[in-house]
Amino acid sequence: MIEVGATGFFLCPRNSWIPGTVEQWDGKIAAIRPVDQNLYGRETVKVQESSFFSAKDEIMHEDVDDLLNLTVLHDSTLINCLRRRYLNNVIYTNIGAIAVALNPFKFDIPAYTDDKMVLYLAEGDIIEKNLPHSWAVAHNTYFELRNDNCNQCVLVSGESGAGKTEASKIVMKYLAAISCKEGGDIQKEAGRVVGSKINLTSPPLECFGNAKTVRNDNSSRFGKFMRVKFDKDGFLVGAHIVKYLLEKSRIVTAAENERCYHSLYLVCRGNHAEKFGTENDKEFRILTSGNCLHNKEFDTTAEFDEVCKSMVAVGISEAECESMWAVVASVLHLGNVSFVDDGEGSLVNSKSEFSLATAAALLQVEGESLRREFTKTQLFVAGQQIVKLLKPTLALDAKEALMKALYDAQFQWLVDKCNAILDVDVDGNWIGLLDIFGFEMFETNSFEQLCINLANESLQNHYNTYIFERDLEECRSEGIDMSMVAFPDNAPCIHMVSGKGGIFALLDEECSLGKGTDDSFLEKLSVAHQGNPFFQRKILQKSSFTVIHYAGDVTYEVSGFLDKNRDTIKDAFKLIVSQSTNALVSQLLDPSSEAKKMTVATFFKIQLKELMDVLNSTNPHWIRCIKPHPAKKPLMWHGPNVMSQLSSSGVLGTVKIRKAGFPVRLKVGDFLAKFNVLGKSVEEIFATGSLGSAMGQKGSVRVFLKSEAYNKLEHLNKQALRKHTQTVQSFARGVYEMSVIRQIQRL
Ligand code: AD9
Ligand code: MG
Repeated sequence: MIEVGATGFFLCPRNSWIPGTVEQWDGKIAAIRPVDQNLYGRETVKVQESSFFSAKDEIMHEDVDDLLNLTVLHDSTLINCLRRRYLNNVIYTNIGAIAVALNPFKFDIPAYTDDKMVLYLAEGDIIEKNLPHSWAVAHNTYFELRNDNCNQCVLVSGESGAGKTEASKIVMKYLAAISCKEGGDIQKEAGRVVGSKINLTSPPLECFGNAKTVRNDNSSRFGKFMRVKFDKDGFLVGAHIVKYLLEKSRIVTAAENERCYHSLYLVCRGNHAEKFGTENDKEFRILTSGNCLHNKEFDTTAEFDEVCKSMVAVGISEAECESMWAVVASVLHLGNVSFVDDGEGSLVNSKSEFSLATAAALLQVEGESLRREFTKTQLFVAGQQIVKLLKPTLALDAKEALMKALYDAQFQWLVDKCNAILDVDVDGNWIGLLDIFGFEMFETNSFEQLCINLANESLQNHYNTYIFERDLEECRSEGIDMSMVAFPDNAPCIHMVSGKGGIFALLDEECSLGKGTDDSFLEKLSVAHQGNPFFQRKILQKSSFTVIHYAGDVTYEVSGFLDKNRDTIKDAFKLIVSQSTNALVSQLLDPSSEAKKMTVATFFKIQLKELMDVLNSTNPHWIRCIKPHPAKKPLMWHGPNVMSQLSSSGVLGTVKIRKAGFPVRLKVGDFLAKFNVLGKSVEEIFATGSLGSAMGQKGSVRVFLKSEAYNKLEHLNKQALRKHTQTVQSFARGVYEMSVIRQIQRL
């Protein structure tokens, strides 16, 4: 019941739930004044009763490290707790075992600087108390690997720009540090060297695989799964990286206000720029395509030097390094080559001639061969070989296919190179670190976004299954009383994209037909999925369709889908490149690989399936990254945006179910073994800890506990063990003293 003077949270569309005081109430509508008038203005806002959540002062200001411990659990208390913490520079908050990380967009928060990690490492206790941090996730993951002797994974998720890549790096640094905290000097030093090499793979991978988008100035345009490997004693010994789907369109062009890969700009800043003819970045069409030439530190000479240094440190020779930059430069020059229909297959002007010659020289291949393959095609008519001139648009397609193939292959070469230096066969366990491209919803979305969003759907499904379904099922199967909590099931959406008869299957089918076009694909799609609740195509959508994803509705433009999925490059180019006199270039495109060629969709689907199988075989840990504001600036907060990320990522659902249920589960035997000093049966132990059925229950196989109950038992257990040890020690001391006395007596 609302009354004038009542305090609480009210829901306003611009700010989501914010604190306010009721000023007027007419039985239907309340006029509410925001408490924080600096942030939300002085005006009263009129809301209905359902948009007001009454809360006393102490509830409104409650601050907890774990959202499960909020006294009152409601969307409003949750988001306000996160907001207050964020504005106070506390970016991490737990939800049971899950860490929520709000992107601070600044690296100078004193509590989180790298030097604090050392303190954190030294104080295992802090982590036992579960102070929220990515370090704590890393810490717990490492100790579960050691104690349970099984593979683990850390799944970092969140939308583009939410902080996944940064969080993964933080986890990696911690793992490297903790794993060589103890042990002999030699082992420590070996672990330190491996850790530093792993960390040094980030600058080159980001330089070649990241780019500025409107969502993130350093957006990962590829997915990365790294197995961090440990030996039987828990020492860090190596790593292995799998990369997923580098976004190829970004090699040849960028959308408005976006950029191509960082490397393409850096090659204009480096010491080879003069030799490569890349000193003037404004001259290159692909660099100016997004009208966004500059991007903070990602195109400075210092950055170039840093990347080169890291490349050398991960085992790339100076010569290979130079070849890599030459390939990047050749892509820039190829980007400036354009074609006209002059009937003779010549290039447009002398500038294009120069660009083509420079690109060929950089790749150390025959310029004439490149020109021939760009502009002509060979046909066999009635057994006769005929050379036909290509139309300029087709010549352009052939050229762009070559640029993409070269750059993509070089990126894979880089990943292989990192693996060559990092990977080891070892008898031990590993921690998988997953940092993929986040969910994307641009103004115009294409095939790449569909793949990216499918990957995110799959991860979300893994999370749902793990957190919700298993939770409910486990509880039910052991007769634990749990009221059913609904959770969103996105499996049908995944099936619609990648299952039998789904979008990918129809796309592959259309690609295999000689006459297939983007439009015919769209028509078939519309017929096949009409009525599917995850699919939409409105009358006005001439060339697009919409998928209802877990994180929002995304409209995909079909133009280019078929080409992107086929992703073919003329065999002749492979041959030309393989004959390059440059050792690195000559390895990039394998002329014998055509037989194995799959469509991009099929290859990605297979990779994704393998990844999900691997993840399902490990013990998962989650870091959910949240982007507090689209402006990419510190201390800014956009309530509705945060709310929608919390909701679509399942964080809200997690809170509800975990709060309602028992987050800690132990097999009865393990429970008894762990707490045997406290009693002989589960009932006795519960009695020692004064736990009622609301704090813990015994199922048929397991013991179910609230986190607080578990912490309490752990505490009691430690105390009891300490006492026990003291008794044993004094007993031992007693025995020793007696024997000394006897010896003296004998003397
Ligand atoms: V994408 O899906 O690859 O487009 P990510 O990986 O989720 O995205 P990223 O880690 O690249 O986002 O973070 C974006 C930017 O936010 C970074 O470049 C930093 O400027 C900023 N950021 C992210 N996390 C942190 C952090 N823990 N501390 C400080 C951060 N700044
Ligand atoms: Mg990233």
